[in-house]
Amino acid sequence: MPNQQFDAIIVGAGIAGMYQLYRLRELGLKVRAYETGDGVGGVWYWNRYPGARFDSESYSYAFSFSDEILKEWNWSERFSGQAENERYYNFVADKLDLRKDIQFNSKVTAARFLQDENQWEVEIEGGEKARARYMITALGPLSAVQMPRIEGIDSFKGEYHHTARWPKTPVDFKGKRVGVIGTGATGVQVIQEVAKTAKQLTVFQLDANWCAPLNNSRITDAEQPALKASYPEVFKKCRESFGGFVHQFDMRSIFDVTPEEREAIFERLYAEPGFGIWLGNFHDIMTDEKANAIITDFIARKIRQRVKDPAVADILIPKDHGFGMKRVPMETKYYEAYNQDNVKLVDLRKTPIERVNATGIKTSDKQCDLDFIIYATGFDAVTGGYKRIDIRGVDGQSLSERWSDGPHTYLGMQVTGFPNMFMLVGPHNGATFCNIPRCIEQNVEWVTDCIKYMQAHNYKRIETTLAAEDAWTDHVYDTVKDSLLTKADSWFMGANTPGKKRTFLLYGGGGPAYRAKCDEVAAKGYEGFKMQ
Ligand code: NA7
Repeated sequence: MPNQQFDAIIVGAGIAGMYQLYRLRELGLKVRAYETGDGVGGVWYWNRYPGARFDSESYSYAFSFSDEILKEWNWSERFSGQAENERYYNFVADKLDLRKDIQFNSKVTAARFLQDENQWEVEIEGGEKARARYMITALGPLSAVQMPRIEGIDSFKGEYHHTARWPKTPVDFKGKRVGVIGTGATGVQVIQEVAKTAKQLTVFQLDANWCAPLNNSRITDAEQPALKASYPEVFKKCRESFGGFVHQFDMRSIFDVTPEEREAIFERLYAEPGFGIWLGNFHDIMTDEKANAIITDFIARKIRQRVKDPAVADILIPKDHGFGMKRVPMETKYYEAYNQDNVKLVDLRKTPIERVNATGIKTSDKQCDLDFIIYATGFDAVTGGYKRIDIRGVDGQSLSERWSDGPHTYLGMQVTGFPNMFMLVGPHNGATFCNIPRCIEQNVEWVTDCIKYMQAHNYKRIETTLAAEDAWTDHVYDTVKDSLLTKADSWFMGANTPGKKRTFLLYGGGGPAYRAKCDEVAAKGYEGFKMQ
């Protein structure tokens, strides 16, 4: 098949890819987005497991760039569920007429930079090829699905799925014996939902996580006008907050208030919707182990109050990290699920899984017969999507090899030796530790302006300098030198993927600092980049 020629190729039609497509088309570019799935929405297309929903306030997670979309779309819940979220991204795709430039069912398997032509050539599964001056990766930080390394997974005769590869047809768990492996943000959502209907639910937990109540509620029709009127304020809050959320750290130290005052503050945050208990708490819970121990003790007490059997509560209380050092799963009656007769918890630290077999899961203790196994075992996060495409830059250099000791990037957007490739929400990008669509908009707008600048100056090639890349990489590690985030074994550190170098994959400086740096780079004529 002859090569198709575009000005820009976008890999992925999730939240980032959709918005980037819209913006580049506005510049008059001929753009093609390639998407593995058969629909838009990325993470909200793939993660259709029971119970999947936002942990960000719906209205803070939506696109903010179009008044028309903001006006026309009504969120029905403060934290909306997957089906509504997927409908939203389809609504946006229709509204902006995006589908005509998206090729679905098209997985990009390889990409190479043609240095004499300053072009990228991408290859789609099946052999089709296409070329463009720019390649923009919109792979999503949590898209490379990770099954556990457990023997015998394929030998199971019942049904089994990874949560991020869930079937489109609804699954009925009534009368079924279900096993869930994994208790991260996904596992928690799925467990509390499946517990409602399964005949028997067995949770296989490796390490417990510190979970906190989501406190979701419906948004009534009567509330819509006031909510919509508050959008400018909501987005301003997000722009100014560390994590792009409506929640902002309390900049007092935990030790500036009396124990009674802090207890009252924790109680209030625990009862409020969303991430406030984590990201609206005293800032030093994230840097000072003594401060962290105080909130950790508060959450542990809550778990003990909510779980009737003290032995089960004890298994559900993490022993290896403090509250907030990993992504906090948000829950709705998650702990109460363990008070139900149909729910059993297996502590894999005491009785590890030996293998999956035809009829279920065999632990060191006993055989657990199952009809259905749910793998909520996460992702090869942030860099995994890049590893699964054979990306080759100048002189055939492989991106995966370049990153074998951890990512090297400038602004989390470019890599030396990979000219004209822009990464949206790439490793070490400010969008990684963020209410992601907020920071995606920043990424996309910055890349769009950069390409506009190149067009205006008739440049055909942009590449970051090694000095800028080294300085950024050092800076990223510096942003977390005092942070407790690096102390826990989470996907933030690549620690959940066997064989992956343990290193911080996100950006720890916060949204405002990242935005300021990107703006400064642009204002200085794209300092740290060579254009020609
Ligand atoms: P996570 O947060 O990476 O959680 C994966 C879970 O799966 C976690 O509890 C793991 O235990 C568990 N796991 C992984 N491998 C195994 C094996 N081999 N045996 C048993 N249990 C295992 O992924 P999620 O999908 O929940 O969340 C990812 C992000 O999506 C989340 O942070 C949100 O931002 C949205 P472990 O922790 O390693 O003890």
